[in-house]
Amino acid sequence: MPALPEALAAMPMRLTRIGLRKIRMPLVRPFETSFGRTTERQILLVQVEDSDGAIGWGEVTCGERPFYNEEWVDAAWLVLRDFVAPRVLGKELESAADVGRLSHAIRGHRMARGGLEAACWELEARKLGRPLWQHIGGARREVACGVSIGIQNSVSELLELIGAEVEAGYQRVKIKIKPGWDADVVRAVRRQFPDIRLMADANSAYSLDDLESLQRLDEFGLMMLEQPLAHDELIDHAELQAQLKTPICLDECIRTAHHARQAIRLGACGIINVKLGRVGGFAEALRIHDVCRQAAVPVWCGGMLEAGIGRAHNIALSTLPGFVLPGDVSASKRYWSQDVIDPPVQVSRQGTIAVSDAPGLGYGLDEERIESLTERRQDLR
Ligand code: OSB
Ligand code: MG
Repeated sequence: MPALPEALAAMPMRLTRIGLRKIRMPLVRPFETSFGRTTERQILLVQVEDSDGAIGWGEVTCGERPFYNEEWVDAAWLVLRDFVAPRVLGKELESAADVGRLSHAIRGHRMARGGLEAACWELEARKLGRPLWQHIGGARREVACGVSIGIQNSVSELLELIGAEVEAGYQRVKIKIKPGWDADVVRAVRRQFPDIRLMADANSAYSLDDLESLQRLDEFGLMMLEQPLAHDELIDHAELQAQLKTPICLDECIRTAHHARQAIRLGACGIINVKLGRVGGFAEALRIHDVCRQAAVPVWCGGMLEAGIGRAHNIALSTLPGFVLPGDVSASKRYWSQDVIDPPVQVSRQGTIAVSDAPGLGYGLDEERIESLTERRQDLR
């Protein structure tokens, strides 16, 4: 595996315990994409402890079903228990950046591996007495926020939701699209909100046979069109990009820095959405960031309906210098009546989140709340 591009401060560690917990949290409103609707999240939290008694928390960002990618919560539990934990527990690690290497023989399952990897970065940051964002090389104290708005039952409901988010100060709006909920919907949004920064995410719902429907989106001045084509298809995206004015942003397709390099070389996208889980954790996210920065390809931080721990990790990631576009990093209250961190993630009237100077995550954990939501737990030693 290539070395990390930047020399980051390292703290050797030996993990003595990996704690898995599955919690359940109802969303304040259902979230619908081209691949399905979610009303309640199941979330796998990972707590790591090292031989000095230091603790770190991570969140596995997969869904409840294998429809966004191949992972889901119950499978992630088994992958961590049966394959990752035995390779990591008790091993002398030079740093958190070293953790991914130990589970590298496992194909895929990056969200499962990434949840543990992120927990180790948090542990390392805490041991160094530094905020996680600084520890990974972050360069800004404030991150720009956008919102992702799911498919609604009617255009009028969608317009009302967008109005509320614009009013709240969010810097850009992403709407989910699918065949039959696309150009006409975007036209209605543009009519009501001519000046907002607007984009659309198809979550792989189209193919090149839909070229004409996708070209109809070109007249609306979208910032980007996210992942229109298949989750694993770069060449068709390159062909589409050549026939589309709107920049394509890849999400599902980019799982490694190698994929980012290939996508850029092929001209398959102009922008990349980096999700911590999808790429297997901070080390790979940093590599993708560096590849894109070198190629002058803007990146932004995607979201997976995370609870507080995952949200805090996304905020840290968003402070890297190449994250120049507003991410899907938004306030806890958009998703949860009560988050598992305290305070919850809050967004200013300018649509920004101020990062904390506290060591590690930068947010306190509401352990009582986590306890009350836990439906399954296991400590691996
Ligand atoms: O494609 O970005 C996506 C949520 C679940 C699965 C995939 C995606 C999303 C989002 C939500 O768009 C972003 C968020 O967490 O706010
Ligand atoms: Mg997406």
